[in-house]
Amino acid sequence: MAKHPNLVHANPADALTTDVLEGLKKEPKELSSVWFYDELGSFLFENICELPEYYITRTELQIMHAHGNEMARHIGPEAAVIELGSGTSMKTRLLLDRLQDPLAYVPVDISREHLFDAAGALAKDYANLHIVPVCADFTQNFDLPQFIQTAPRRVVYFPGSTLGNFDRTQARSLLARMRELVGKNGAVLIGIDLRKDPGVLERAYDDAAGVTAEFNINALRHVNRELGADFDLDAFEHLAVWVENESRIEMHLVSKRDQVVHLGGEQVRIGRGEHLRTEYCHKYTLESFSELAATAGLAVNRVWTDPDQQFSVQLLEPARLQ
Ligand code: AVI
Repeated sequence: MAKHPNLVHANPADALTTDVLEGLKKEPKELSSVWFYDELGSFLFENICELPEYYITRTELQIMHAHGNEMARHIGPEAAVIELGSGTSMKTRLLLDRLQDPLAYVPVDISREHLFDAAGALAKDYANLHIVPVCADFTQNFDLPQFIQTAPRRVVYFPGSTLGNFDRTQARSLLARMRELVGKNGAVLIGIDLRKDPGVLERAYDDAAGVTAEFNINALRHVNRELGADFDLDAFEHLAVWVENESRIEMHLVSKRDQVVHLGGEQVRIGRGEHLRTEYCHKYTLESFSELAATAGLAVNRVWTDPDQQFSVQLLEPARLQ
């Protein structure tokens, strides 16, 4: 993932056009997953989360229900919870409900609308909780409010396996940033999707009802609308493919014919059968994730999984220096 999805609306159109053109000139061609998330894309993503094939959301919720109390015990009382890319803060409630006297909840999201809607809804249900929304792109540096910076137990919550959408270098720096945010007494509670049968993954990212295919194609619709491109939406086919040596599932759009797309005064040729990669989601083993976390100075303290070990929620703490 290059940038946070909603950043699309924070940048001038010509910088975005340059970005898209750069991606289309790569070999193989790429289009950033930021383009998934316009209004329709966000709606489609909510639908994906409910699909029978997309086990991720369902399984993470199951783990939170089954082990939330134990997670809360490990986190301890008076924690300040910082959620990165908080969206609707739906899973957060499962955590907040179980924490002992949480000090504050800091949702961080680039979408002002999502942020304030979610914070408003939470404020109604958690009258004693300090809710301090921060409108920021969590992939970039941002400041926490002063009283959070000095809270004794700061916990970053990063559910949904979103870390998987970042390549190894980006994932490592994001984890290092989390470590910095929580300080030496803090913790990170993170959702990590686990490696599994490639067939299960390919179905999860290419469902029978075609919702993920529409989600993928919609990225082109979004580029057409925002940047005045002329992608022919019917001239592409959705593909989900497992890439073993990267341990990730990738989403591509495959051109059904030779075509020329116009964007920013340039012409881009796309050959029949040519692929445009739109997303990847890395899948980890417990071991490979623990190794990655260690490179960012974080040690895995606890791991909770579902009985089939499809997904994990992990508690990380700053690694103690020997
Ligand atoms: C947001 N992210 C964790 C989702 C995933 O599973 O990689 C995005 C998604 N793409 C297709 N389906 C869901």
